[in-house]
Amino acid sequence: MYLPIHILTKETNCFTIKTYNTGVGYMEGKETMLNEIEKKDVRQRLKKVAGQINGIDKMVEEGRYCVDVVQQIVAARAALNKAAMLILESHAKSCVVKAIKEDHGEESIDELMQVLKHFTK
Ligand SMILES: [Cu+2]
Repeated sequence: MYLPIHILTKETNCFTIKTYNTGVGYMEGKETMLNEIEKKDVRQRLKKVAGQINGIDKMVEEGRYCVDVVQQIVAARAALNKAAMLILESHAKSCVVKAIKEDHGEESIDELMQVLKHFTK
């Protein structure tokens, strides 16, 4: 069993998602297959979430009403989930399809299912 981890790294002014395998596997050092449009969309969403989180921090600092703070956390979480879903969709349509063509589809689907299980927890 392996535990893939995804890390955002900054390379040549754009973020790349690298998948590192913590055990034995085939995907070590694999890079994102997000196209430029998808990358731009995801990055815009992540920046928006970062702004939302800064806003929430400010709300806490200012002693804003608990329920209002939590509502903003819910909104930021939903926005973050949306970004993850876009990446997952792109991954399924590109990396997984490629893996199937290259005859290691089963590992790729297992990896996708594993991350989906964590994502939906
Ligand atoms: Cu992928």
